[in-house]
Amino acid sequence: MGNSRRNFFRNAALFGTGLFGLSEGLRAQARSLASEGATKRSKQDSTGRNGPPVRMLTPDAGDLPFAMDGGTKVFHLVAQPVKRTIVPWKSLDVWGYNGSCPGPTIQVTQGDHVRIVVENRLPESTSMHWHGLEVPIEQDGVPWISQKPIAPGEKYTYEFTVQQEGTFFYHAHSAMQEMMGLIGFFIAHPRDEFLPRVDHDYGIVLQEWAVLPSNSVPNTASMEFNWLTFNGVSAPLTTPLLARLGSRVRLRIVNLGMDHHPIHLHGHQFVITGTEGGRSPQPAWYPMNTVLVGVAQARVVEFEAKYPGDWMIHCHLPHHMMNSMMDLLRDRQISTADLTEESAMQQMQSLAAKAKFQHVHPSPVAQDANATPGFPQDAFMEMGMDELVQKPETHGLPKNWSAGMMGMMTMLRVLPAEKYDEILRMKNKAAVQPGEVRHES
Ligand SMILES: [Cu+2]
Repeated sequence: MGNSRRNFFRNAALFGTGLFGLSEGLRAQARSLASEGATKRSKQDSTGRNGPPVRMLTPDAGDLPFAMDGGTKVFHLVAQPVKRTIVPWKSLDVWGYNGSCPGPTIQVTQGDHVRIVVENRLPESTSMHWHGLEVPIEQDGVPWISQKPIAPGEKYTYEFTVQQEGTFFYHAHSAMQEMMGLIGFFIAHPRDEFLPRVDHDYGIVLQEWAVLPSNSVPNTASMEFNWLTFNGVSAPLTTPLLARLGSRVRLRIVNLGMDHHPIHLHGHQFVITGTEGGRSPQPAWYPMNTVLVGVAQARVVEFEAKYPGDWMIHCHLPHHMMNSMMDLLRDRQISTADLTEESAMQQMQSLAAKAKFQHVHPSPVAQDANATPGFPQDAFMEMGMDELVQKPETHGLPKNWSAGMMGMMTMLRVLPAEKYDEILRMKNKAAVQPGEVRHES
């Protein structure tokens, strides 16, 4: 593939996908970064050397902007309560950073000197740990060991040089606060791009929540979880990842919960090119399509998007492939034996009415379904809400696509050039998209 075509991919990703979901201030900053990056790339590419890498996109979360103070990149993180809509009919009271849960992504380049001011607007003390980063002990963020806790209303300044490249994350160093959502990506790009170069780079934070019916506050002491999210949203609210047919894709996944998640990609094979410790040597790569992302780990996979289509990316734990139907299951557990299609439909419709969408029920059941012990299983669980969750990234999906999307799940859309470009144009056109996830704080 020629350099100019590769540049086009990178620029399209920077100018298009990267700007989606950000406030105007962030958009402006991202634009200036993108043009700066594009200039550097074209200079270096013309000499035949590697250019700087494409930036990672964090769908449904976005990036943390920074300001320069001399040679130092200065970031400002605010720990605070956040209201997060995880599916159209369910919002959670979680904790996050800068109005987002997970927090916005920090992206730097190996060798950068960074200053990160952490402001605590939580009702209790906190601190920040830089997970996987080799920093001086006084920057390690463990309360009472390497620093005094950051009291409510106070600020604490962390400052260090990023010596490594890789996929890291920041999180409060307090177990229950982690489970309330206090985590975000910390990406350290290498100065020169790794080979083979990638055209798309995406990041997903895995989180899980235990929330009782009619409640909005996660039970952080629970050992069982009923809501599973990619970047703070459950399918079908997850924004599909776009890849141009024939491009190379990097996907980075981090996990900070109580379970290990086997993340499966349909229709393609990938290789693990990195872990939470950085890049793996190429001889260690081998083909697979399911990667187990353990607690506190990062896994980086890469693949060629060679087959057109809308391919699932999801955790393969069966209970993580569905949204909580606790309200329904409660009734079902009481009345499984005599549950009729009519009463099940009624339950689904009452849930659907709360979110103001028309419940569709596209998968037929047998007329005598109730005569089979064990019925129903997945019948009645499908909730089509295409229009409610539509955004440019869902353009052109088959009718009722959303009925097949639940839980810890998103989609990799491998699109021929003209379709990919069409969606990019749609994304660039609208400042705020219908159905776009907005973080309220
Ligand atoms: Cu899982």
